[in-house]
Amino acid sequence: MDLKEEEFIYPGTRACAGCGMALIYRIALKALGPKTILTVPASCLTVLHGMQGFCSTKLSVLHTPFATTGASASGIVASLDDKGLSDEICVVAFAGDGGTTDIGIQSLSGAAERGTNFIYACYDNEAYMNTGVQRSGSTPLGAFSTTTPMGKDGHKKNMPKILEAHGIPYVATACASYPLDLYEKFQKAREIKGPKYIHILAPCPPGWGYEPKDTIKIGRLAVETGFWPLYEIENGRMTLSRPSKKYSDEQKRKPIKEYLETQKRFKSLDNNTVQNYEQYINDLWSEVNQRLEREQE
Ligand SMILES: Cc1ncc(C[n+]2csc(CCOP(=O)(O)OP(=O)(O)O)c2C)c(N)n1
Ligand code: SF4
Ligand SMILES: [Mg+2]
Repeated sequence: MDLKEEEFIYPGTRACAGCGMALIYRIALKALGPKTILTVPASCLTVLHGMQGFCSTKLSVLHTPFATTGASASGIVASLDDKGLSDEICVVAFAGDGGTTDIGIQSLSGAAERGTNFIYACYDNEAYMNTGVQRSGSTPLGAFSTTTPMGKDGHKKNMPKILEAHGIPYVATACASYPLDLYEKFQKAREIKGPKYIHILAPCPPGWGYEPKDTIKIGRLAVETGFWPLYEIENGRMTLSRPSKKYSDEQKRKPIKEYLETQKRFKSLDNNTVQNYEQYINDLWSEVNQRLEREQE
């Protein structure tokens, strides 16, 4: 499959070189097409859009206060309903992990529970990057941030699981390093009625501590080590996405150390933390594998 040629972001945005989020946004907007309205809270994505009076996208964007992304999406959908346009125009909330797993979780939960017909996309660079790398609920175990100078204590919050518990029709995970998979998920979500949630791992060179040229490699390692499984849950049924299929077999997964060693934020990890990661990944996959078996019965 080829991606659409048309671009919805103008060249020369204010994102850093090698930004995973910018790549995700570019691909997602291609899949969503011109009949899309976006709502975006404070984040690196607002910086990508530019200063007041400018916007680097060809689509309409509402910049909404941090805690209100889900509520603003419900409001836009209600207004489109009123005008008889809600079948035609897709409403998409695009937020960072801080704006999703911490600050915006209540309004997202409310919009999901109300059954708002929208897509919520969380690009997860695993910290509050725009304000200088503070830890979020999505920061992984042991990662350095300015508020976790000794490394974060716990694992990242499983946000897709929380959204799944809302009983919404579509939940998916994705990663900047697999653009076709990402594109297909946005295209599919656009056609489904009701709340849809897509959580996308977004490698970030300055925040994670690696060279901009390595963004794709590092995102792939997150998948190849089994740390970030790619899947879809449609009406409660899970399927593994193509890039993740073979990693349900533990023998095929790369050692997690290969992923952790690529990034300065993990430079002070001890062996216990690496073992903790190995256990975390094994537990995560045994849950996935058991679920897939159960659902095939
Ligand atoms: C109510 C409120 N609190 C704090 C801020 C400051 N702020 C702006 S962006 C940001 C970080 C957002 O982190 P995340 O959602 O992960 O997006 P990222 O910057 O990583 O892209 C913060 C704390 C704000 N704009 N509004
Ligand atoms: S700090 Fe990270 S997420 Fe933000 S623009 Fe730069 S690379 Fe992208
Ligand atoms: Mg973030």
